[in-house]
Amino acid sequence: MQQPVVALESTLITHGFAYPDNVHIALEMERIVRAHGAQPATIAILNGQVRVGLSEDEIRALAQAPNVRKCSTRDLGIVLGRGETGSTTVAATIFLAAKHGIHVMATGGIGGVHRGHPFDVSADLTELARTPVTVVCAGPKALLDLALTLEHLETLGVPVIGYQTDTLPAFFARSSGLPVDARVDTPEDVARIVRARRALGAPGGELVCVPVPEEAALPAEVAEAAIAEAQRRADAAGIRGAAATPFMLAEIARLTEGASVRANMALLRNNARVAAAIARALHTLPTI
Ligand code: PSU
Ligand code: MN
Repeated sequence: MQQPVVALESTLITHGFAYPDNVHIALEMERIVRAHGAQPATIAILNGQVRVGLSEDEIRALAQAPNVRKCSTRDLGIVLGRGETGSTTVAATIFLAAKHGIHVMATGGIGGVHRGHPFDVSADLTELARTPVTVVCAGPKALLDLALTLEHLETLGVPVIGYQTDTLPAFFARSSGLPVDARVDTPEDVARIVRARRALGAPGGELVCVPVPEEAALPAEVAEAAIAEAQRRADAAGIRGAAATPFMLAEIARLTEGASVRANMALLRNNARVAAAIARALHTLPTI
């Protein structure tokens, strides 16, 4: 690979934020990756074609397109085979990124085990277990069961690395209080762990968890109260599976009067920066 590249997902454009916030944050993440010495590649399926790297116009069009399918790994063939347009979750993004030789991705929160629905486990976890991509996030989405998500990641052999933190970040809040498998303090520390795993022939990727920047973080109890209320509303409305995240994020935004959206944007910008630095460190590290 000529240049360090950072893959970016497109579900946050179609389902994570409303228009025009979605355009702004997607373009901003691309700009931040470039400003930190790597090339961004936002991944999506446009009219039945896998696209690794979207133009600004394509990002704007996707952000306003109605009824785009949120694609996890299982959905890719369906959308491609029918010539449709789909956005990619972490699972689908890393699957396509790895096929294109990209091994670092930045996102907000990965999927995991849902609260009260321990069999609703995101395919993000299964895909991370078999696809060698280092995913930079602010922890699993806070609306999940974080302890069960960590247990599941352990079973799957995916290391959880805290970036400048000893505890798992809780997305809108800086800490869940749960311990990570290892704390690292520099991009080079991450790169050395990734290289060691590749040299071992370990399958799958790594989860690098970066706390939301202090100035945008929600107090843990404020985030927790909003999440619990949003979960009650989702359960009362019978909303599950792929629809759960978009529904709950919108409810949490209402309950926190937009503070959750500001936290989400701040952590995405920060993760784009950290992912670019890790991609650069991996690029320059001598092969083991
Ligand atoms: N985090 C957010 N908003 C999102 C997502 C994560 O704050 O929209 C998306 C990501 O694309 C993630 C996906 O991969 O949700 C997981 O969805 P599911 O639980 O349906 O696998
Ligand atoms: Mn889910």
